[in-house]
Amino acid sequence: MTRHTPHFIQTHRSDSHDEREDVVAGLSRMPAQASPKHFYDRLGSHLFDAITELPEYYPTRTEAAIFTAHGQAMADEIGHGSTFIDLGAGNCAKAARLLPLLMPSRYVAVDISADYLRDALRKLQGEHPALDILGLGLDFSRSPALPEGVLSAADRPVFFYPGSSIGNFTPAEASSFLHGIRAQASGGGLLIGVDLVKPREVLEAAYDDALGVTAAFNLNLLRNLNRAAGTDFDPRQWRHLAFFNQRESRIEMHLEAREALSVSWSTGSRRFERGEKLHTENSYKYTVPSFTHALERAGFRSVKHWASADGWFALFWARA
Ligand code: AVJ
Repeated sequence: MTRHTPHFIQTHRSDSHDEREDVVAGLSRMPAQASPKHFYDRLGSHLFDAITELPEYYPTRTEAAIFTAHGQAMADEIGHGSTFIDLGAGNCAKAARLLPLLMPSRYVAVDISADYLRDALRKLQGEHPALDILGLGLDFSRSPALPEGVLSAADRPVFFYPGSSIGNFTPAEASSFLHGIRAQASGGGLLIGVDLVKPREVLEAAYDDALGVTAAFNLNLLRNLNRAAGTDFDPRQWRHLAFFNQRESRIEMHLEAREALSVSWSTGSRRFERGEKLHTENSYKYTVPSFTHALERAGFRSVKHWASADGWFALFWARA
């Protein structure tokens, strides 16, 4: 048996100047906004892991239950021997559960957090010594294009985008993301986890839990902005806010100023009135028909889905 060691390519080096400009541009808007990517420093990643354990946060465990119930049916549709491309692989836990069913010939794990990914892949390679593993440290949020040469004609690419990460994109961004994946997935397809519309109380509790873990996760973004852009946010001056915007079919998370305040950085400052908000995240919720149509508009065909018994979450498999 051939023993592999994981290969690794890192193309993403966050340019700290661009990063600062981006943050400042968002803060200077009316209303102010920040990208949800700023949630995920080390502490933020741990807070997100804690969120997934909360009784109110149903997506992670609901998706896991769908894999348990229908994983074999998915594998039967997808077939063995694919090149399995895990977008936002993180600790690779979701893929690790699927590998024994899917039996891909290559595993390509992509994540913006390269160091975290490298550790996870070393461990995974130990458990799957014969699997050809490639790690890619890159930010695919703007474009899902893999670097030149990663896929060859021999690959049958199956993209994996679980956890309802697609929910952070606006419908227009989601559409261009899906088009981009379809263009690279010829002969394979996309397996994607999508959170569905459900009663408002259920949605809002999932993003405003009793213990305040999601509040801490949201407030932690201010510490990350301070580090990335040299701002002087004081988290104590802000309050977590989450609500379902029915018209846009999305959960919105904001931070609301508890008092009039001002935030400064090296080249400027901004005043916030009491009650003024900084928009930190959208989490779009789809229906089975609305997401099926989005996949079809992006050029995918024979779209299948497996939903949880409560209809709260679904996995879609779409051929490219
Ligand atoms: C990681 C984007 C899927 O939208 O549910 C969880 C992030 N924000 N609680 C989501 C999140 C607040 C999560 N995603």
